[in-house]
Amino acid sequence: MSAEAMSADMTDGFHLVVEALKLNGIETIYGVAGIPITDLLRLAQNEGIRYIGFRHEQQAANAAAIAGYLTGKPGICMTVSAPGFLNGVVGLANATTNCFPMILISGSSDRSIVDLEQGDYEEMDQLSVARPHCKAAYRVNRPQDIGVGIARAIRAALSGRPGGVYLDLTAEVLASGLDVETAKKSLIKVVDPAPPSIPAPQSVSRALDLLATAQRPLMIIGKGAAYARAEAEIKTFVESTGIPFLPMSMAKGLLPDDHAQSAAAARSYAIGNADVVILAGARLNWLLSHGRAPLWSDKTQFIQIDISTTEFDSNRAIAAPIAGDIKSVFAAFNTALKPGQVKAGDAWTGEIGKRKQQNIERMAARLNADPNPMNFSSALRAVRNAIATQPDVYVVNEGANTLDFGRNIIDMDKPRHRLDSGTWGVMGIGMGYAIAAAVETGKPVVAIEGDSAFGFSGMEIETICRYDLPVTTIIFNNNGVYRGDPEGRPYSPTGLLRDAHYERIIEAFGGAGYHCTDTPSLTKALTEALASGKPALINAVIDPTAGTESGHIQSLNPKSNVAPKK
Ligand code: ADP
Ligand code: TZD
Repeated sequence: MSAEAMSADMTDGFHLVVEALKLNGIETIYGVAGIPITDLLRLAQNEGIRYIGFRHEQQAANAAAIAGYLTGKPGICMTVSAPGFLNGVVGLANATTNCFPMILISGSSDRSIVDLEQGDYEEMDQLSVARPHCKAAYRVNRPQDIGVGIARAIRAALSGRPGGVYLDLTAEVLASGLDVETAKKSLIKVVDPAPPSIPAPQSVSRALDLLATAQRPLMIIGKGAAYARAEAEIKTFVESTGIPFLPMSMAKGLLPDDHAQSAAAARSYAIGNADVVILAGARLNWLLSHGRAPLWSDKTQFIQIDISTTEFDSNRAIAAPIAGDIKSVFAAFNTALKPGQVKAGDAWTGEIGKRKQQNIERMAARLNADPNPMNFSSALRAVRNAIATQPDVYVVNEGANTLDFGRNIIDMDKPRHRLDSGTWGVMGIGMGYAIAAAVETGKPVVAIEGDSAFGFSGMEIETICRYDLPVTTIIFNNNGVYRGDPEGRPYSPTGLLRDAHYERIIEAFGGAGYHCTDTPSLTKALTEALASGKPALINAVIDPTAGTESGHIQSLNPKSNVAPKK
């Protein structure tokens, strides 16, 4: 039924979706328009929801995912059916893997045709495809169920361990009419979708009793703690106990990187020698070598704090599991802690301090060198120097070497300001994350991108320019995946076009492009771009021989041992 044909006491699915989202405080939708959602997006915009239109659904979904992480409300991505939906599923799955709350809402084609595989326009059983890749998946088949569908999606995305949720809206439901009275009654405002999860007192005392026996305690802070906004409680705990801490990549800045108790510059020593480790919102996955030798000692005992109880013992025995939300757990720790009960020993903190100093001095030589052409360290130093004056900047980072070096060289001062490839080590999050960070926070964003990594989302530079967002993209251009090929053709599987002028991409859309071949010009360009508050792209030319294949995770890259054919 068309809108004109409806009487005044009727509404339809389009209106109900927008009303349900607004009722639940949703302010932004990320998406790509098309059948059957074009009118839905138009209506949402008319009703005051901010709509950010992308060039590819994967980026819209990534944007929604990181918006969820940054705001603690589910990020919303809307797509068309079949291919548009599938493009969004990568972002949906990435959100679920990283424990970010988001909802992918896709329009779907006529079920009576889809279910009999009779060949509809953009035909696909989207619900079945989405289910393995998300925390929950629902389909709404009647307009009066839109309210409940959206309420369930919000609750599933936010409660317990956050994640991605799929909501399937058929074209028929969107266009279906419903009388206004029934429609109004069908909407649900979700009350307390992520209630505090208070730890059991016996788990708290078990953990503190174990910690009290520790000679060499260490705390690993993960992005679950950053998502939980537990910085105040964690600061109190860390500073009152003197325990050294290590932030995982996206937890950098939860406590400032220059905090005296940060053991980041002595990471291997601290991990290898700790007797009791507190895992706070970090999984013992590949990023922590599964808790196994040679990085870890067999003797280390673990306290793990997580909202998801199935996480405990997933890789190693956990002596003191604490189920709860991190904010509540550290509040409970701080209350239960008796003066002097837990104290990191001077010998331990002294040894960590000594090793930190040695490593920092060793790194300084590399960091302060100024080779021509630039390498990863020198270019990142130039970037760091420009960012240092702007603590509000959000940093997005992807690539292999660009990511590994970037994580170590770019210090963070504030929580949730570093957004990167995360749990999957995925390429392609760059522009989606950068756009959402700028949209949700209004703050400047610097995306530090490998040249290969950038290519996965590069067309969104147009999106950045269209919305005039304060995003500066820096491409670490070494002519290849990991690094460049030697001169000549054919290009190898890791080669990319030599000497590409990426800065001209943004010029096509009216943004500022910079081509930098040395560190002073790179610092200058970034300083200027940040001061302008406008879209900019810096092509930072790096030595094509700089970097290593697979970056720091060469051990995960299988190599053929068969001798090459003569
Ligand atoms: P990192 O990559 O930083 O090591 P992970 O993504 O591996 O972090 O781990 C994050 C963990 O935090 C997940 O196991 C998730 O269940 C947990 N988590 C997420 N939110 C909360 C919360 N509010 N309270 C407690 N744990 C949480
Ligand atoms: N595809 C996806 C979606 N994710 C991936 N991680 C990869 C492919 C494989 N891959 C990496 O793991 S890193 C990388 C790829 C393609 C790019 C590395 O090159 P770069 O970075 O230019 O982005 P560096 O800094 O030059 O190493």
